[in-house]
Amino acid sequence: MKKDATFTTCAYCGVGCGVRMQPQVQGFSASGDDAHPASLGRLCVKGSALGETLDLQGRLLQPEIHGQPVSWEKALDAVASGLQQVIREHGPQAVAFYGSGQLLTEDYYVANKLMKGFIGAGNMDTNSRLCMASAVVGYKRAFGADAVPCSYQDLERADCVILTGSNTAWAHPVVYQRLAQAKKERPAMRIIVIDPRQTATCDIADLHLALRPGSDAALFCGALNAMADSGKLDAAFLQQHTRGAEQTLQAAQTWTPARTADACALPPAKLMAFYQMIADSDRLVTLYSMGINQSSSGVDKCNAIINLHLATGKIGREGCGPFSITGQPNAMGGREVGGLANQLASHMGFSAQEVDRVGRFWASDNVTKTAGLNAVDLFRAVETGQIKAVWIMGTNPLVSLPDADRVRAGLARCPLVIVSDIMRDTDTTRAAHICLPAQGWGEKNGTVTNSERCISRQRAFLPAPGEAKPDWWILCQVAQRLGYDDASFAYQHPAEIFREHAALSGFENQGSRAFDISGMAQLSNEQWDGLRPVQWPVNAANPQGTARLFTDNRFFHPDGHARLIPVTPRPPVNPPTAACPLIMNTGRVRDQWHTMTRTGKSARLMQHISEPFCQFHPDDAPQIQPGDLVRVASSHGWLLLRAQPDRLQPRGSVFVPMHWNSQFSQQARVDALIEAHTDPLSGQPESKHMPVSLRRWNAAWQAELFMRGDSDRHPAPPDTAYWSRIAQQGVTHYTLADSSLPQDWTAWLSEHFGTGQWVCQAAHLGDDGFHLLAWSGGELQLAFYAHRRRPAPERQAVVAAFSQPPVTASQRLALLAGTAGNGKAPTGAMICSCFAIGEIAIADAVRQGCHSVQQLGAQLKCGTNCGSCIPELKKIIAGQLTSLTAGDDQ
Ligand SMILES: Nc1nc2c(c(=O)[nH]1)N[C@H]1C(S)=C(S)[C@@H](COP(=O)(O)OP(=O)(O)OC[C@H]3O[C@@H](n4cnc5c(=O)[nH]c(N)nc54)[C@H](O)[C@@H]3O)O[C@H]1N2
Ligand SMILES: Nc1nc2c(c(=O)[nH]1)N[C@H]1C(S)=C(S)[C@@H](COP(=O)(O)OP(=O)(O)OC[C@H]3O[C@@H](n4cnc5c(=O)[nH]c(N)nc54)[C@H](O)[C@@H]3O)O[C@H]1N2
Ligand code: SF4
Ligand SMILES: [Mo]
Repeated sequence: MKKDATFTTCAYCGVGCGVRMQPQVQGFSASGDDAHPASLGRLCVKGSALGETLDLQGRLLQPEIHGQPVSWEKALDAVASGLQQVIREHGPQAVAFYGSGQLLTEDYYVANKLMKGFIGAGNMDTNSRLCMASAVVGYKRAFGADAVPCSYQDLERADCVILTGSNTAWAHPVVYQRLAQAKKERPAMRIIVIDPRQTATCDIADLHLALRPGSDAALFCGALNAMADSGKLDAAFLQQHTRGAEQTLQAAQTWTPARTADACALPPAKLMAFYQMIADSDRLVTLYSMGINQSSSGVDKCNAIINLHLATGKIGREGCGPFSITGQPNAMGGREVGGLANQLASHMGFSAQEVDRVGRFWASDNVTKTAGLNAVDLFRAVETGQIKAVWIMGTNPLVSLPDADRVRAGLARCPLVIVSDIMRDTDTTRAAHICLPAQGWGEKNGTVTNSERCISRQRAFLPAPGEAKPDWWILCQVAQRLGYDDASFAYQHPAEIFREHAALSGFENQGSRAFDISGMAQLSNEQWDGLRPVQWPVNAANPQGTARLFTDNRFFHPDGHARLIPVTPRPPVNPPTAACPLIMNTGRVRDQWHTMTRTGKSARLMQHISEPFCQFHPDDAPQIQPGDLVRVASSHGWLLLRAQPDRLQPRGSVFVPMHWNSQFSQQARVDALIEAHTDPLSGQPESKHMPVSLRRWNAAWQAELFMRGDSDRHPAPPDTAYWSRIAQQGVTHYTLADSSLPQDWTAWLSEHFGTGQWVCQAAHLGDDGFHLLAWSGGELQLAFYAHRRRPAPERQAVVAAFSQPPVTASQRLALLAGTAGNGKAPTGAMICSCFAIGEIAIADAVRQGCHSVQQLGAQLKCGTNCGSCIPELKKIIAGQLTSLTAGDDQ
């Protein structure tokens, strides 16, 4: 094993932080890379926990066909012959690839080249369809190219930053930290958060606009109109560098303050304050994310934002620009290679000239002449049988696509489903005929591009486990077996792929395409290996890269002018109904990543929020108490979740996280509830707006069960109406509930968890309570606590008893009762994951006089490492202080 630290890029979000992985006596520790321009030494809690997700538990380590391990030879032959047969019998349009912004650029390039260049169909799409597709179309309409103009530095240098549809504090924590720091140094800077919810991001906001869900286009049309009215337009810029201003301003004219306030359900004074802040700022950045993109009118919302920047000349200058922040570590890389079905390659589309150019470059006369199907349509085509073979790589669509149960049913009918993943048991691998083990983060080598166009290296520091292979290798092996000219897929090293990708970006470009990294087409393998982070374009004109685009006010439409696009705001497709009166909003939590296949492994990350939940305003469901189970239902399905009434949640709306999958919960895949309404221009689904109903679900019993070992060695979870689980320190913790009480608990536990083999100690309590401890050789194997209402054993103490069994009889009895068997105090929810500081200790410290984040940090260390928990610390301080003063009043 290497002794030196490896410098690499974080596996998670599109901030793209530099990470230093240092070998320890056991495993690795992650710290920030001071020299990385995106993060300057910072990491958030997920990045800091990277060392904890490297174990091989649950990994897919060998190819499998129908669940049986096979050799690579056999698996690759099966993939190739399966694809070949479909192509022969039904043509190339009957096969599809579905990729991911978590593939490396080199993997992505090869997948796209194989499908669009050699198989000759357009059906290669990606999960970025669910994420960035609207932003891409918005940029292309405005600039003639999918080009993000800004750098993170622009956020720091702006006079005013608008964050809309972005919970930056949780989803892009290091960008948030940079912004928070800039605001601290320059308090005059204004920060505006636009989000129906009051999120952790609002912590640094001067103004929070809790607008009506889905009404951002009206808000930005209103802003454009207000700037026109107050003489804040940049007439010279509009005249010299843009087209479409007149029609656009005319279209916005009807968005008077009164009409806008009404459409957005905002107090007029707040709206006027918003306009004033924009008018007062010379430098403006608008950062936008899923609250904008994931909409049936997402493209228009993006253009409404860009229109404001073009009209006021707030672009192409330091501290300015419309900034769509990317989500995944390589979402941007996917856009570069052409991973979306409506792109061909390297920022080229499907004009005859482009198809011809790419064909000559790839030496293939089979390049597809037409775009393929976007994600939602692609899986519909699987359902109808039009697509007969699909290869899914690096994404978990049976959790993340809208109408996920329908997608699952469709996939079950598909004759050939191939899945490349790093994990063995996911919702999607369960649907696969052939599973291919990919190398994961830390094992594979390649490049990723972050939100500010910065290309940096992901470097391997671990040996490849089992038989796992890089995704690019798997694709090349299949390509060769499909008989496509060996030379086209004969790469021996990812740097060869990178050089080809870089060369294609410069091929017959001459400044016509924004994406140009031809300056790196000659890198040697060693130079590629040592590549320092660099922002594209990197070419003869900009050999050191480019921090900011459009500084010369030239855009990529043939006439060099940008376009303002007239926007007519549209409401979301599905309004609330009598049966489903609330709007479900979905998104992320601080410590989980997507469908949890990786972050679900870290006990530390699972303790922040350990159960699938739903948040709603208490006045919308006064009968539901915190901790109840609730049934959330839409016209498409229902979920059982833990209730979290929260006054910060807007009336009329329910927030449900997107993360829980079928490995961690019984009934919490939120996309099963969502109808697949898509934006007509981008194909991106409306993931943030689905009418639902909410009602309390009455459990006959609820239980907490702790079992030694990882869940993949346990029997399958029981078929109770509700269960969720987390892993902590070698113990799996299940939370269970059902609507009918078992006749005999001991028999039930024996049947479902095999307790019959152990020595059991049980206690029957009143109110249908039942506790049981199962022992073997003096070691605790299982602890179970069931009650009619939710039991509250002291979790940390119970978990600790698995490694430090109680010694005395009274300690054992205490453990059976579910109290601290070994003197460890309960912690409450884990607020500071870095130093494992729970809510109880923090609240205690506030009550004892720590009334600021700094004081808490000095006393408990919480919030002093990555800082991701600071908004929550502030919330606890505020909550405690309110109850202290309330107490004083009494
Ligand atoms: N912790 C964590 N971080 C992540 C990820 C993760 O899984 N976990 N995933 C990464 C990925 S791929 C992505 S794409 C990004 C996403 O990053 P974000 O887009 O910041 O995350 P979301 O929570 O999906 O949604 C952002 C906000 O949009 C708000 N919203 C909903 N409807 C509207 C609306 O109509 N208007 C406005 N203005 N806002 C609205 C929601 O309330 C939510 O707070 O995060 C990345 N970072
Ligand atoms: N309701 C709702 N739905 C959403 C969203 C939302 O906000 N609300 N957000 C959407 C967005 S923005 C996104 S980006 C998607 C994300 O959704 P997904 O892409 O489905 O989520 P992940 O869990 O990241 O899936 C990645 C898969 O790739 C595997 N993997 C990890 N590394 C590798 C590798 O190197 N190679 C291979 N072959 N596999 C690997 C992981 O184990 C995992 O199974 O979800 C979308 N769905
Ligand atoms: S902000 Fe956090 S998750 Fe995102 S890249 Fe940086 S360390 Fe990784
Ligand atoms: Mo995303």
